[in-house]
Amino acid sequence: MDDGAIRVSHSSHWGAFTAWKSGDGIAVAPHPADPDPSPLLANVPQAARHAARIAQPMVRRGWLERGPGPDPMRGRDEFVPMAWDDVLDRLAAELTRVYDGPGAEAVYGGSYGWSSAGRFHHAQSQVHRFLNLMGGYIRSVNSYSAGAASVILPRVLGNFVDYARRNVPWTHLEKYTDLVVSFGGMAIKNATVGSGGTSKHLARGHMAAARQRGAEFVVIGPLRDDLPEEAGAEWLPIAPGTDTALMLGIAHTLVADGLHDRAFLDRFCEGYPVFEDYLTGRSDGVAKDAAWAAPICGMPADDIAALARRMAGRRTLVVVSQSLQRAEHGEQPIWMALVLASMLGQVGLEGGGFSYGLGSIANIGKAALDVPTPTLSQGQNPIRPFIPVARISDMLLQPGVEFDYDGRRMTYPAIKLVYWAGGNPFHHHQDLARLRRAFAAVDTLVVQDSVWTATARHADIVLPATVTLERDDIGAAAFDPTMVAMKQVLEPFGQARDDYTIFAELSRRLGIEQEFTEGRTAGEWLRHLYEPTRKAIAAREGSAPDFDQFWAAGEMTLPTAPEDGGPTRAFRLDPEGAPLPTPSGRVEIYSSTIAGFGYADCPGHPTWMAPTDGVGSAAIGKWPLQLVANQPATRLHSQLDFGGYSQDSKVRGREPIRIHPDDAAARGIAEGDVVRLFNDRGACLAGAQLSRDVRPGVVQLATGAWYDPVDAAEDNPLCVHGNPNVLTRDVGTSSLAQGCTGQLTCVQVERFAGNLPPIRAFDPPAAD
Ligand code: PGD
Repeated sequence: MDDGAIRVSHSSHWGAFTAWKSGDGIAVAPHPADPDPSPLLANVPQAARHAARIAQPMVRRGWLERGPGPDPMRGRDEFVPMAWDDVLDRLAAELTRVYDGPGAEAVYGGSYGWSSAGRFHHAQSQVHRFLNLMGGYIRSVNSYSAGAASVILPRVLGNFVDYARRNVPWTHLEKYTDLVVSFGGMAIKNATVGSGGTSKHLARGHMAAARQRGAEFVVIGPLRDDLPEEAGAEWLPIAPGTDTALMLGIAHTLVADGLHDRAFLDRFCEGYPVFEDYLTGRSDGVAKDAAWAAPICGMPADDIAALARRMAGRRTLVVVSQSLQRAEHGEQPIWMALVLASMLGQVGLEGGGFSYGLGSIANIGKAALDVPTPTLSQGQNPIRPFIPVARISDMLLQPGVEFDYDGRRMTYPAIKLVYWAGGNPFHHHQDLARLRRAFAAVDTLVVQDSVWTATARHADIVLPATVTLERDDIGAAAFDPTMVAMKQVLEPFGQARDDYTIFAELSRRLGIEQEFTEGRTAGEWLRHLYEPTRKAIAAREGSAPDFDQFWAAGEMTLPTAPEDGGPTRAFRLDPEGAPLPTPSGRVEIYSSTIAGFGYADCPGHPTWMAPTDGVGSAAIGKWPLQLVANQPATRLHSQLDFGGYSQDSKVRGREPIRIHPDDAAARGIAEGDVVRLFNDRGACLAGAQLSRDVRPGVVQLATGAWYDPVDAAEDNPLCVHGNPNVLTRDVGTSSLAQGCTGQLTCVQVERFAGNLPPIRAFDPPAAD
C-alpha cells in the first residue's frame, strides 16, 4: 500500500473516500468507517481524464456565424474552439444584450441538477449568485426527485423534510417496527446516494438488524429487488402506477372489519367522514373494496384483504418511495399512504405510521445536524415569476400561455437566454425530442459542465468546468455527521476552470466583480464559509477546531439533534400544543383548500384516477408493456456513465433492460439480444436481460445512459444507447404540483435485427 503517493480526503454524493495519484490517473478507497461503501466509487478512477471531458471553451458554429436566435441546428452543428478571454467577452456581451433588452425575465437560470458534493464549488449556488447580481432570473421551484410530494405534503401534513422524512429514523425502525409495508421499495441503489455526501451507508445494516429482531418487510412494486435481501421481504408484485387503488382496497378492508382507529381519526385528523363516503361508495356508488382494487392492481383480492388485516393491531410503518410520486397523479399515493397510516392510528408513534422516502436517499432516516453546514449565499432574486422545475419545455415552447400550479394561475415567460451549470436536462427531462424543440426556440443556451453531456452538445456556448478532484472544497450534508475536507488531487484537465473562477471573470467584465467575489479567492471563501459552523460548535461546546485544524484532520464530526421523531411525534404527544402546520392543525384527510382549487386531476381527498398512460388506458392497448424508468444502480443519474462500474453493466454497449422471460419469449428475445423500445414519442436500443424479478408485463430501463442519437440531423432520432427519456411523457403530475412523471410510460419492445450502430455518446463532438 505504501507507494509514496499522498492520500487525501475527498467526498462525493455517493460517499466519502480517500484519493491518490496512481499512474496517469487516480486511485480511491472508501472511508474506513463506512460499513457498506457504495460500488459507484468504482466509476471515479476513470472520470478525471476520460475523453468525454471538455478540454476547452467551445462555441457552436451557427451561433458564431449567425448570432443569437432560435435555431433548429442546436445539437446538430459543429463547434469552434475559442480562447477563454474571447469566449467570456462574447458571453458578457450577450448577457448585456439580454439584460438591457428584454430583461431579467427573459433569462432562465433554474439550472436544475445535482452537480457535485462540495458546498462552495456548488454549480447551482454559483450560477444563481451570479445571475442574481445581474438583476435576477426566472427560477424553478421543487425538484425532479420530489415534485409532487413537496407540494401535497405541506398542504396535508407539514413540510416534507421535518414531518415526513425525519419523523421515522432508522434507529426507530430497527428498534420498534413490527411490519414495514414499503410501497415502491427502499432500494439500496438509491440509499447509496445522498446530496452533499454521505460518510456511512446505514440502510442495509438497519434493515438487517430489524429483520433479526423479528420485524417483517413487505415490498409492493413491480421489481422484487427494490428491497435488499437482508430485509427478507415478501414481494407483492403490483401493476405500476396502481398503488393508490391498492391502498384504497386495504383501507376498505380495515373499515369493513372495524379495524380502523376511530379515536385517532377523530382526534388527530380532519375530514375522515368525507373520505369514508368515497371509500365505501356512499358518495359515488363504487365501493373501493379489495375486489374492486384487485383487477386494477393485478393482485388477488384475498392478498389485499390479508395484507390489511396483517397491518392492523401492530406497529406498522407505511413507507412510500420517492419513485411512486414521479408519475401521473403522483400526489395521490403519497396522500393515501398518509391516510392509511392514520386509519391504522400509527402516525407519530415511534417506528410506526408514515414515512416519505426512507430508503430513497442515503441521508433520510439519519439524525439532523445541530449546527449549520457551509453554504454559499445566492443573494436575492428580485424576479417573482417562476416555473415548477419539470415544466421547462412547456415554458420554452409556449411563452404567454397560462398554467395552473398549487392554487395559482400563472403565465409562462418568454425566455431568450438559458444558463445551465451542474445539471443535465437531456438526462433528467422527459420526451427528449420535445426538449430539443424547446432548446431550439431560445436565442442563446450556455452550458458549464466538465463533460460532453447531450446538454452541452445542444449549447451555443460550452464552458469547461473542473471536477471536484481538481479543486479544494468542503463536503457536507444536512443529515450526515461527517464534514469532509475535499482536497485537490489533480491539476485541472485541459483548460477547465472552476465555476467560481468562470463567474468571477464574467463578473469583472460586467462590472459586478466585487459583489460576486467579495474580494476573496476560492481558498479564502472556504475559510469564510467554515466560520458559521465553527462558531455554532464553539457556542455549544466551548471550543471548536479552527479551519487549519479541520483541514489537516481531513474531516470533522458535527453535533446532531436528538432522534425523537421530530414535530410529527410532538403532535402525537400534544395535538393542541404542537399542532400540524395545516389549516386544521391536524392531518388533512380531506383538504378544503385543495378541493377549493377545483382541479379535476387532484380532488379534495385521495382518489383513484385511472392514468392516461398506464393500466386501463388506450395507450397500453397500443404499447402493451409498462416501462419503469427508475434510478440506475451503477451510477448517479447520468454522472460518470463512462466509468468502469457503469460500463461493466452494459449489454453490447447498451443500457440493460430487464424483461420477464415470458414477455421475452413472446417476442423472440433472448438474453443478451439488443432490443428496440418504442412508442409514439421516440425509440431507443437497449440490451436484454431476462429476469423473474420483474413483474410480467413490465420492463425496466434505468435512467442515465447518455443520449446518443444515431443521426442528430433527424428531428426524432433513435437513441442507440438506451436513454428512456426519449419515451417518457412530458406532462405534470397534476395541476396541483406539476411534478415530473418520468418514472412510468407504455412501450412496445422488439428484437433489433439491424446493423448495430456504434456508441458515440462519449466521443467529443465534431470541432473545427
Ligand atoms: P446528473 O446526471 O446528476 O442529473 O438530474 P440531474 O440533472 O441532476 O447531472 C448533473 C450534471 O452536473 C452532470 O452532467 C455533471 O457532469 C455536472 N457537474 C458535476 N459537477 C459539476 C461542477 O462542479 N460544475 C459543473 N458546471 N457541472 C458539474 C437528476 C434528476 O433526473 C433527478 S434528481 C431525478 S429524481 C429524476 N429521476 C428520473 C426518473 O426516475 N425517471 C426518469 N425517466 N427521469 C428522471 N429524471 C430526473
